[in-house]
Amino acid sequence: MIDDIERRDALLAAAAGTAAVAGSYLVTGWSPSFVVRPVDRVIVDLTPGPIVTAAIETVGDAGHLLHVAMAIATAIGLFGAVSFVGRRLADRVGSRPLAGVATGAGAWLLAAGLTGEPALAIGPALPAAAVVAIGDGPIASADGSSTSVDSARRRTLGAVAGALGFVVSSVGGRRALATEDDPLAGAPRSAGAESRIRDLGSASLELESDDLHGLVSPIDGFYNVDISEFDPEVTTEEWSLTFTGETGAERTVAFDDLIDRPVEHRAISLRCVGEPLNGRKLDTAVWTGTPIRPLLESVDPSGDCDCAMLHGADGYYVQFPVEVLADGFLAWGMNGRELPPSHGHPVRVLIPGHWGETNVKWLTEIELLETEEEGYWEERGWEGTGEVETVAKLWEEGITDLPDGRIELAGHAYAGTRGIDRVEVSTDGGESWTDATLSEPLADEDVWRQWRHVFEPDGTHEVVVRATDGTGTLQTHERSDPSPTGASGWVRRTVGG
Ligand SMILES: Nc1nc2c(c(=O)[nH]1)N[C@H]1C(S)=C(S)[C@@H](COP(=O)(O)O)O[C@H]1N2
Ligand SMILES: [Mo]
Repeated sequence: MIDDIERRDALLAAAAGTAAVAGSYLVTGWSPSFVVRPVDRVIVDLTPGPIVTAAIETVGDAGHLLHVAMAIATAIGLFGAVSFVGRRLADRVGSRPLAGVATGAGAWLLAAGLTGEPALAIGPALPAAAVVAIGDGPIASADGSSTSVDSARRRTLGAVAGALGFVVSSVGGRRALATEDDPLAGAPRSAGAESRIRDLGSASLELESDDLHGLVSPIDGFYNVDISEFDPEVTTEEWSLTFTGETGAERTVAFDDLIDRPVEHRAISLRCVGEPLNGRKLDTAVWTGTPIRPLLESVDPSGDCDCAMLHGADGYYVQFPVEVLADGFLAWGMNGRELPPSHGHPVRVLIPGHWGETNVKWLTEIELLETEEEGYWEERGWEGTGEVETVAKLWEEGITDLPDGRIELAGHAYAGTRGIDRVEVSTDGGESWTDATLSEPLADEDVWRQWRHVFEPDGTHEVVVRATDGTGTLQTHERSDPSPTGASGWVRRTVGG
């Protein structure tokens, strides 16, 4: 009997917790005000560095799913616990209606405390209160008579069913809303960037495969790496960049001041230090922005280490030399559009030739330091602030059977500011090598090139690809894992047969 009641208590708490989280989602969507976000933040911050690193290397993006699932479950547990306390309180006082009211008030407090958004905290508070009001009965102290057990059971099931229905309609309703208010749908395209994209289109190799990106990656195909599952929401009005720390003169730049500066459209590639050798975290966009050097010089950096810590609105930070930063670019546009939320809206920095992690998104502060300090990933064992390794990729969609029986191999090669001079392909496991055709070199200083090689297959081939950078240095043959300084070695894969 007691077991049965305890099970019902747990069920009702889970239903109230789930309804609360769904209610929050209904009013906030997948945004920083969603109650799951602060919980996710804590989970990510509490996870030890080696585990984060291992997750990136082994489960990759599944790692994100994992901590988000944990965060959702934890949030449900927290609101469930609030509902349980609310019902306990009602028991003590001997007033059943108090259970719903106390749950609502507790859920409101919890949500407001987690997110700092009292108005939006109504989202989780109301459904949690409603579920408890519908499903409530005395906690684990029923008189045990069969009628009251039956009606309690019915109430609990009613509350659970109501909560589930609410979850389904919240998620569905939110989805419908989301497609309507794509913040970038109406944004004007930049004519200068459009013309650069066309230039890159005509510099691209003609390929049989439609799936392989050309020289420009489409925005929705551009990889993403974030420390948090939630993109900060920063409007152009709110945004500013402040130079702090060891400067001759602190300075804050507003968005309107920034875009008044000399505008350039640069093709720049990004590659994540955490990706496997033949991984997919290498992409290129045409970025619209302005060089950072004049701004940096105007604040007269004076710290002894000549190094800077860059901060993003998501709590991310990374440190590297001022002279590297001086060659950087502050971007507010991507492929002719306003910079999308997932790529750092409204402003990110792009650092030529260095690993992706130096390219801080949602950039808000550049702190000139007196002594070196570790950045977010360096605290977790990575050494990813240096120059990228040379790599030639051969992705699945780069392998195409041509109608005449030959096989087309195609991909991208990247060596940061060193540029790519040559890509060689072997179809016999590295015994013999042939030069691949390369796309025209671009004037941009930090961009990949495409390569293409067609051959007559004869059974199964062990294909190996290697690039030579602009200094004449061959991509290193020695294999290494991504951690800590980036994957190395030559991409090989079995083709044909
Ligand atoms: N603020 C902030 N900037 C960031 C990151 C982040 O998590 N937060 N990730 C970094 C990493 S590891 C990489 S590889 C690139 C990825 O940029 P993208 O998501 O636009 O492809 O952003 C870098 N800048
Ligand atoms: Mo990265």
